[in-house]
Amino acid sequence: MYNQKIAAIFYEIANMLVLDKGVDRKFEVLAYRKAAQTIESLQEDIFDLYKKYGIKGLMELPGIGKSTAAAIEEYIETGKMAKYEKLKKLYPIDFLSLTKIQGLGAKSVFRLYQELGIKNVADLKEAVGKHKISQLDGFGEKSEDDIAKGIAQFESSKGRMLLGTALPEAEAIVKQLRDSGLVENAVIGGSTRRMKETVGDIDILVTTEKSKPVTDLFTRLSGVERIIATGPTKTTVLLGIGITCDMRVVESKSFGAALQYFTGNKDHNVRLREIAIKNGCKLNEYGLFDKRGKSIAGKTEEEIYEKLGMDPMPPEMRENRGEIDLAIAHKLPDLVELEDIRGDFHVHTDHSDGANTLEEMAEAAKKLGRSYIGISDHSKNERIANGMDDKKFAVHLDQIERFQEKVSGIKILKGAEIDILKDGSLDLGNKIMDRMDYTLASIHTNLSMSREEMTKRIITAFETGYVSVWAHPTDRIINERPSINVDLDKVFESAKENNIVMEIDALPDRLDLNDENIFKARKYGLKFSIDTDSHSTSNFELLRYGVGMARRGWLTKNDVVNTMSYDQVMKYFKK
Ligand code: DGT
Ligand code: CA
Ligand code: CA
Ligand code: ZN
Repeated sequence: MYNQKIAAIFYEIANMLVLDKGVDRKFEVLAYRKAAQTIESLQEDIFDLYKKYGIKGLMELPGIGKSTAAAIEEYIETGKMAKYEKLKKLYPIDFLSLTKIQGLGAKSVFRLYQELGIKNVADLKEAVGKHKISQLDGFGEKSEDDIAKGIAQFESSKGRMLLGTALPEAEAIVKQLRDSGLVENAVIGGSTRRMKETVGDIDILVTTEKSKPVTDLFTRLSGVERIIATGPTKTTVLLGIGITCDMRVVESKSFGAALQYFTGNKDHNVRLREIAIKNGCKLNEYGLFDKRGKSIAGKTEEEIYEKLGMDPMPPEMRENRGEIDLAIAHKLPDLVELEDIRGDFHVHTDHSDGANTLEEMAEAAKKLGRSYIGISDHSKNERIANGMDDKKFAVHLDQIERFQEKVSGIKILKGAEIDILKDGSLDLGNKIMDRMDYTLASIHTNLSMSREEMTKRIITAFETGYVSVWAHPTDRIINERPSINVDLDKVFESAKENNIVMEIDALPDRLDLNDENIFKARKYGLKFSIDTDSHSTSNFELLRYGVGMARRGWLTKNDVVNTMSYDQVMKYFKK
């Protein structure tokens, strides 16, 4: 799959264009960023789209115009992009890695290159070691410290990939295997199937009579960079996105046993095997066998679980966190599903930092079957995100009201994503908030307060009585930024008292709250909303990652407010 590769190149082009002095590139920079955003969150293979619908099909994607579509075509057809190659000669810098380091944007990366010759993370590390950065104008010791921390975070995250990158890639592989007509089954296993937020490697399972041709096909797929090991039952390749993928060929009669085994996780499997042994049986990736070695189950996962005396459970629960005991007691929760979600409370438009208009966002959500969306643009403290003050919000809300009257097939709620300021006060006045149907509150600045101060700050915000939903609560960015330091027990207690909904932000690099914190919040009897935090029309499709996280936290439909109808939701937020 080319999606991530092309998105990365576009981001880099945008970064390099920013540096292109003398010419006003603002428009072009924006075009490449928007296109990158779309492709990055696109759930289908862009190669397929192009092969099927050509350059016209590409241009129908949100945020993709004539020149970006042509660049995609050029890349698919030739494996290169002339514009990129040309810029790369001017700026031989690894922007992709360097800009991932917290606190470094394209401009500061360029300065480090100009003044210290830093081209990549290794150079940067060396410069930090020699304290060269703190000597630069405008950097200082604090930024050198921050950069050192950023490098450590960057390095520790290496190797595990976001589910949002791995899952579409795995799906594309499975689709190509199935479309070949050579396999009976091709399915995803491992952590990808369990919807874990990051994935170490992708695991694919196939059943086929034609192991050799399938293996040949697999090693030649478009997303494969090189073969690491290959044999009749297991082949490992390195994918262009930067992780490996195992494909295992298994027999039909063991398919269920193999799928169960290779879905894991390991602790869950170990526990199952112990139960099998206690019952005088043996469980492995080939099947469940009785004392004499006769197979009693193996074809399907369900029969394995049932023969072990328990209900089969969804992959997202298989983490050995108590699910096996529940399954034995026939008390598994009925987990929330993607189809249960009827609305979305976290949606940005071009009134703040979204890429699309209110009309476009509503249209896109309607197309995906959502029956309502809440518009939650940024408040003024978010200057880089074009946040609005009370006055601008008044105009903005007027506009939503006019739109509410004329739009059909979808309901629009008036909201905002309001910054929780340093002292815990909210970034908008009560009068303007009174006009809204609901509010999201979140933290975007002053992230490194002490645990005590941060806890107090958030509880103070909750006690204003103006917060409906706590958005992306812990503020982590996976592989880039740790969670804020906060006493979640105290905050959840306050949220319960103040009737505040916990968000599960579905953006693949946020997924916040995560499974563990959902577990904790559930114990306080809190409700949740699974939102996409959409900044462009293509982001609505990312909802499934939020649902995956909710299921990993064992949430049922009843726990999630945006499974309610529009009328119920309006009533819910009123109180
Ligand atoms: P990852 O790749 O680190 O994100 O996580 P997984 O869960 O995909 O782990 P992986 O790819 O190493 O192995 C796939 C599954 O195979 C794993 O979830 C459970 C099973 N498995 C692997 N090693 C063992 C083992 O030593 N014992 C048992 N019982 N199962 C194992
Ligand atoms: Ca794996
Ligand atoms: Ca594996
Ligand atoms: Zn936010």
